[in-house]
Amino acid sequence: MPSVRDVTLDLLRERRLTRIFANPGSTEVPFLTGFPEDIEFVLGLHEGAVVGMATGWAIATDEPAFVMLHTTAGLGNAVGALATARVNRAPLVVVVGQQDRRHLELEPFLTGRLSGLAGDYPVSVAEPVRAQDVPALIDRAWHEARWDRGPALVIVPMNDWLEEAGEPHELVSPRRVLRGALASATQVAALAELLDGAAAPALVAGALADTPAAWSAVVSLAERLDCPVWQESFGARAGFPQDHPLFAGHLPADRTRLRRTLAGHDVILSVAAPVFRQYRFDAGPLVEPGTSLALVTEDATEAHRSPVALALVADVADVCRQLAERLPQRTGAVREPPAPEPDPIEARSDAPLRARDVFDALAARLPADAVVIEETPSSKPDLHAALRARAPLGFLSAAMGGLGFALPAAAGVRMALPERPVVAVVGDGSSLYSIQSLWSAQRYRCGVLYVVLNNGGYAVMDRLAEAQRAGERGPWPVIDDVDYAALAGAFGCPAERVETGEQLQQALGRLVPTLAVRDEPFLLEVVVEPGERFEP
Ligand SMILES: Cc1ncc(C[n+]2csc(CCOP(=O)(O)OP(=O)(O)O)c2C)c(N)n1
Repeated sequence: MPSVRDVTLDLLRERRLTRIFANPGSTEVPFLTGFPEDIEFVLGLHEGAVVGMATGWAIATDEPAFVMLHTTAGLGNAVGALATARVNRAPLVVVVGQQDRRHLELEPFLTGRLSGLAGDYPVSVAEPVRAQDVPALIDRAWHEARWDRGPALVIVPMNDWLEEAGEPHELVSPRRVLRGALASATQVAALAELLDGAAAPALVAGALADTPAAWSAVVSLAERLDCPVWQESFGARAGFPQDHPLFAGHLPADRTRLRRTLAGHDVILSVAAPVFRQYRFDAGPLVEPGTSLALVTEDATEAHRSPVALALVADVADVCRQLAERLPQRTGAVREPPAPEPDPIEARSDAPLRARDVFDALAARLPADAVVIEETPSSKPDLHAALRARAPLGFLSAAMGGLGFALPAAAGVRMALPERPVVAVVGDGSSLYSIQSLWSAQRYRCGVLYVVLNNGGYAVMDRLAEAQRAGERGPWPVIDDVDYAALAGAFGCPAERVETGEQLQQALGRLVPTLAVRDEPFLLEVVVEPGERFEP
């Protein structure tokens, strides 16, 4: 008679969940002991790193990743990363181990109060009434993670795994789901009418358009309208080629500048970006009075909280393609995108390096298919200006700002896409939230280039404190005594520290050509001066 564990392992194979990202404890031992070799086990040394790697992997494969966490301590450590997975729309099937159900009511050691621990960030949380329900709930979690785009949790008491599964064992979810999400001609006509009447339309592209199909459809639509395309602020991904002549830049992070940037456009269509996610509130309307806002997205909840005149919830690529076909060719007065400031670091070889120099040096060398994973709080606008996404998944970031994502996510992306160069560019402070993921990157042969910008502390926090009250600082100290290259070395990840433009050029000249083929991570610590100005 097969056990619940046997049936679950078969289910994992059927659903191609053949890689398990975990940090296990005693409650997971019955499942993991004697683990089959065809399911690869990936150990993360902290649950933030476990979920971050799984998130990178799920995003890069566009399929659910399987995660296993250890009761309260494990799930508790993972909550921030699970929230990031939800906002980044990464499908995760997360099994959380629980004490043996036969004495749960006594609340023995390791009993977890688990169902509410991650709040409402999971797309679903299931607890099997009987051990025999475990495989069915994991299967349902797979569907929910995949379609609701986020982490689906299943809490499994440790003794359930070795119970008899019962025969024949029934899985109560469909084996295959086909979903239709195409807009009808009438629905597209409503949007087309709005755009057709526009004197000066504009597009805003967002993370949900970051697929090859949506990229080309948004490009066709933008070219048809001959209008500028902005990138949403705080986006998780790009959604439009940022080297295209119609690319106008990233929307600013505060309401006033956002309104000014979009002024002069009478119809603004947001393609797969919520309207809007800017950070700072200022008095005044979101856009100039008289501007019509519209949205096309696959995410109904995103549509429900967007104050637009018209929202169309449907397949974004299909809607853009249909719009491009039915709208007449417009000739607009197209603004030239701002040329990147030429500032070769050779010209300032004596001066301390700035973050911008590092981005320029990377931009000059990275190939168009590179995946850049960003976590550089104080220099994010400079990174956007210099390192433009030129292919889908060319840019990836934690869409809700939780630090500790870039390092593990980069390892997960590289595991999934071993042919694409992967570079994680992170602040020194940011790197410390999941620094132990360097160990997983070297253990699982993920050839990521980690560039750590060492500016001696939390620069963005210093700038924000100054903006709060001129001449003031916060009580947090500088962090200028951490040796990042040595930390990487301690985890088995080769590393180097550079301080001059020449050293930087040499290191990148050596490392970048290896990125498509290397199977060993490398951490490049670059000493930079903290930026003086900060305008996100
Ligand atoms: C998990 C988490 N904790 C705290 C913060 C708040 N926070 C935002 S930026 C920042 C400092 C980041 O420092 P660093 O990575 O060195 O970047 P810099 O500001 O120097 O560019 C902090 C602590 C956060 N976003 N996420």
